[in-house]
This record gives sequence, C-alpha cells and structure tokens, in this order.
Amino acid sequence: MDHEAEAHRTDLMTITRYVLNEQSRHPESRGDFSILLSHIVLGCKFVCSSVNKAGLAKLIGLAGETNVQGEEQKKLDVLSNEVFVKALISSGRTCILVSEEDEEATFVDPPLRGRYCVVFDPLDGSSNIDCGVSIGTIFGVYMVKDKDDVTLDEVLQPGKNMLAAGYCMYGSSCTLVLSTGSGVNGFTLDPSLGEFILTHPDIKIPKKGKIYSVNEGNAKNWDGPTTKYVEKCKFPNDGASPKSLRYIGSMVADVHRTLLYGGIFLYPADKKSPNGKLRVLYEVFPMSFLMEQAGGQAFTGKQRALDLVPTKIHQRSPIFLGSYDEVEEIKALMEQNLLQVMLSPLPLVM
Ligand code: AFP
Repeated sequence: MDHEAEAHRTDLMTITRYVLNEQSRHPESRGDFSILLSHIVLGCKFVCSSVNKAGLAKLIGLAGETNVQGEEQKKLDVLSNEVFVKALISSGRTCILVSEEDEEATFVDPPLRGRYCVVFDPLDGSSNIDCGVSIGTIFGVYMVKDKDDVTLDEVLQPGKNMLAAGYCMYGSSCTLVLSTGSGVNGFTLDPSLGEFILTHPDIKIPKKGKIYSVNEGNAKNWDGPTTKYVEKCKFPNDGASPKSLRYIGSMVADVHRTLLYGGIFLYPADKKSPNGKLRVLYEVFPMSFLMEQAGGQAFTGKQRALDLVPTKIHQRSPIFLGSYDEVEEIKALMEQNLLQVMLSPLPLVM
C-alpha cells in the first residue's frame, strides 16, 4: 500500500472544510449557515443515492401506486421533496420553505425556527428520470431579519437579495455547484468517501460561447428578437462559425454545461406562454445568481433577472443566461425591438 499517496488523499478540500474556512473569514458568524448547508448537502446525497437506485428499486413508479411488497411507492420527485423538507426543518435554521412540489409555502414551527428561507426545486427535470438523463436539485437562500415575525414577503424578494444559491446535478457524477456571493465553486461527490470534494474552484464562464441551448420546437411562437438571435447563431453574418445547439431539457444539466463551456441558455417568452416556463424563485433566481457570480449575465428580456421582484411564489419568467457577450447581444436586440415598437405607428408582427 502506498501510504504516502493515501495520506495525500486525505488532504482534500471537502465542502465542509470549504464552508468552515469561509465561516472563519466572518468572525461574527455563529455557524448557522454552515449547519444549514450541511443539511442541504445531506439532502443532495440522499437524493443522489435514490436517483442512482431508481431503475433497480422501481422508485420511478407513479406516486400512490403500490409495489410488490404492498408498500406505497413514491415518485422520485415526491420522495426528494420529503427528503429536503425534512432535512431543512431538522437543521433548526430555517423559517420558510418554498418548494416546487408544494403549492403553499411551509412556515416552520416556532421552536424549530432559524433565520433562513430556502426556495428549492427538489428534483428539476424529473420528466427525464425514466430515460436516465441528468437531473438536479436547485436551491436559493434568503435571510430574515426577525425569525419570530415572518411573512411570505421574506421570500418575495429580488434574487439579488439571496445570500447563496446552488444546484446539485445527478448525472454521470454527482456535482454540487455553490455560490455564497463570492464566486462559484463546484464539488464532486466521491462515492467511496461519501464527501463532496472541491473539483472546480472559482468557476468563470467564458466571455463568449459557441453553444446555444433552447427548445427550438417552440420557435414558431417566439418574438422577433429571440427569432433573430437564434437565426444569427445558425447563420452568423459576421464571418463567424455557426454555434452548436445542445438542449437536454433539464435545466441543471443545460446550465451546468453553459457555465463550464460558455454560450447561452434561453427559455424565452412565446405567444402561448408569455411568461416563459421556468419558475422565478427556484429556477431563474438561483441560476442567474450563479451566472453573475461566474462573470456571466442573466436577463429576462426586459431587465436584469436578479432585479425582478416576484409577487407569487410559483411565478414564471422568461430567461436568457450565460456568457456575458451572448446576453449582451440579446439585450441589444430586445432594446432595438422596443425602440422600433415605440417609433412605429403600426404594431409590429411578433
Ligand atoms: P420537468 O421537471 O417537468 O422535466 O421540467 C424541466 C424544466 O423545468 C427545466 O428543467 C427545463 O429546462 C425545462 O423544464 C424544459 O422545458 P421544455 O420541455 O418545454 O423544453
């Protein structure tokens, strides 16, 4: 046995070590955030293990069905929601939870309350489970002033007020990408240790990208600027090479690729869905927070995504996010269109 190599293997930057290091940079910190994060990490590990076993354990059956043992089966997204709700409440550090799976927000009982609100999608992209495509958990964290006097307004805040955001991708490896407001770091789960190890320190998205990611099946209903932008990706008129199209249909996987390789991910408004499809609190905001922290941009088609003030917990918004220069192009096209609309006596055909 190579003891030296083994000893070297223990000098790893685990997510726990990373968070404790961060905490020590804030002497006033009481360690509450570190505790909250350790519970989020536990939820991710649990869901990762369930996702890996899904095919074997037949966890992918419909919620409410019974398995051969006569036990009620839970669909993975239902199970993941229960896992996260329990993990977050038992941390003793949360006061409001907003989950994609629950119509209403959960107000934690006063004795178990802490200062944080967590908004999350426990298993995003779940329509991809049956074919083994990467899926993930997305989360964002807000802090309240007074945990004894909380209202829904605490989570109806612009994304720029989030303290932290991240996602965990359950794919060929399990990767947790996190920002606490000073850059973005990626951790990969080492299954033999059961620990997330820092594998992607200080992620920066390339300023330009060669990939665009969108559901082009909706193209006939897009507005003018979106159509123009995608046309330009395919038929650039400046001598550049056409961009490649990559679309998985699982936001975590599409955004993860965009973050690492650069490019743009868009889920625009269209005639059928004027607010797009993706949810503001637990899809648009956390991903926009990460993009900005990595040097990219996120835009709704009208404004900086993180400036949006949601009025409902399950509100949707169009989103264009990714490399700085790509989002600049979309912004310019939207602005141009707005000017034309203002100057034109006749309404433009959308
Ligand atoms: P599901 O959770 O229903 O699979 O939806 C996934 C998602 O919210 C997001 O992860 C994808 O980016 C987007 O929807 C895909 O939507 P389209 O299927 O309309 O392209």
